[in-house]
Amino acid sequence: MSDPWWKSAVVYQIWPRSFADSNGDGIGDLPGIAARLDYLADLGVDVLWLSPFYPSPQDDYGYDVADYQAVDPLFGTMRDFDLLLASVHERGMRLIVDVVLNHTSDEHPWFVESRSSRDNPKRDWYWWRTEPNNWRSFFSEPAWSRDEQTDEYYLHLFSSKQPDLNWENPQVRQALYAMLRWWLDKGVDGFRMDVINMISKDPALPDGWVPPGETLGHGFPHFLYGPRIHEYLHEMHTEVFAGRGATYLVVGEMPGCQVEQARLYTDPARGEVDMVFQFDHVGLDYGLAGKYDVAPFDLRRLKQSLGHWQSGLAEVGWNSLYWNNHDQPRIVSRWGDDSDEFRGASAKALATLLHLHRGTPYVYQGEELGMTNYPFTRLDEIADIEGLNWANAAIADGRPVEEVLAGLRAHGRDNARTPMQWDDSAHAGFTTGTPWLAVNPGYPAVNAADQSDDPDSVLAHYRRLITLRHSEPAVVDGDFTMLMPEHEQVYAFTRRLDDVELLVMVNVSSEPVDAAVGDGDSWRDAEVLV
Ligand code: TEU
Ligand code: CA
Repeated sequence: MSDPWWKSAVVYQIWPRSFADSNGDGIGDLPGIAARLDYLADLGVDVLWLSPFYPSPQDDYGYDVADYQAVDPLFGTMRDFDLLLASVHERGMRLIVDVVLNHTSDEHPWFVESRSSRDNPKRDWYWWRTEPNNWRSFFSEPAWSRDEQTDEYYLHLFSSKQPDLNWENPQVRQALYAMLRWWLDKGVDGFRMDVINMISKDPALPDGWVPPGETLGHGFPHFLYGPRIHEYLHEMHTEVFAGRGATYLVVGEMPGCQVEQARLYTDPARGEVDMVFQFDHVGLDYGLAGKYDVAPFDLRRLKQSLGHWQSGLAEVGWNSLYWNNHDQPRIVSRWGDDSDEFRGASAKALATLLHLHRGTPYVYQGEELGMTNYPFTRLDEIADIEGLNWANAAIADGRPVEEVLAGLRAHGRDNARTPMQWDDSAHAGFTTGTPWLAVNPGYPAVNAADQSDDPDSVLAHYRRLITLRHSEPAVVDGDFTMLMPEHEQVYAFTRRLDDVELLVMVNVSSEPVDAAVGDGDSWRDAEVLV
């Protein structure tokens, strides 16, 4: 059987709010994306993934969905979506949409009904209890909020405006499957599924472990790999995708997913999802106190982590490969060197390292230019609910504001969300109005116009890596062997398919390094690909 198309594909993620603004209101939109498709086709990516553009109060910038089957006027109309989809297909690319199936907005009609009375038919579509358990939400607050109207608590693993759906109820599942079929009927090529490993909760909702000195418990064991997760994913696969005679790309976002679990989720024989986003490597520089407690980066631990996932999915299943998305700081600032001297080389080094692993690479808007973190100096520059809630809680706990800002500068989600840098005109060419979030001041030196015709640019390097994946089967299917696991500056590995062997050697430091594989001679006559 031949490989599914997505094994040799590269996916490009668009966070619509910050990609391109067509009407000068300072907010990116669907026509803005449509106007930039030639840039993306030229980059060579196969698939576009659109983060949520659905009607939403924007409490979590669209991951709080109030209507799954419409377009928020902020981003355009359904006609704009249809035109965009057609233009993507015309250029030979595919388009997948982001679906948030774990929770809705509290303004979704389902929740409006559910909260209206204890005996409403949709009451049981969400999790209601007279007594909350001790779980903490991902956004630094209790995971339960009391609702005045009926004097009960509802569960929200994220913000209080993102109530969790109750997947135990078959009506909920059927409503979501019908919605997914509707998008497939429209012609989309698959889905990115938000926190999909959280849809099954232990229905007893037991308290979680409370770390010393804290008041709230961590409920992770009770919802990250719940008792019915495989059953739900397989049911969804059967109800939504089976019998359509086409292959779709389904990538499940799964915080806390272990490789043994991912092997089950992505085993094609089981019919669940095609690949998962795992979080092991992006947690390597989190300290004991969590993501904003920044720990030093150690290349050896990155090798252990990515290497473990390469071998864990070598025989069965499939990897996704990513450095960046709308939740992560910019990689060249995080683990590279974003100084003027080394930014370009560093961005290329990190790209090479990632893209030549086995798996499907994802590029997040601006990563292909080497976009950097934003130099936040004031709390009022922070827009993201996760960062703001954490900052407010930390300050209330007595943490100095300077320390809080340092955490946000290093790991805050807003780093990824500043506007795309198209050229060196005002606001980096993102908008003719006032951008909703400030443009990174580095844009005159880092922008698409500047790089598009420069063969030495980061952009040109991404094009080369994408082309290589399309032309060299060993990049797609070759087996993976890590070399020099203890080296602190060089990341090296081989990929082998039949009689082709590729050696990848990347100096991830800002110093010259003398390093050799074997006796140093075996690769002397090899062809240099990149
Ligand atoms: O993110 C999942 C999630 O767990 C986030 O809290 C993420 O782990 C964190 O930002 C990284 O530190 C998804 C979406 O990608 C995110 O934008 C949403 O806020 C979240 O789900 C809720 O829908
Ligand atoms: Ca706009």
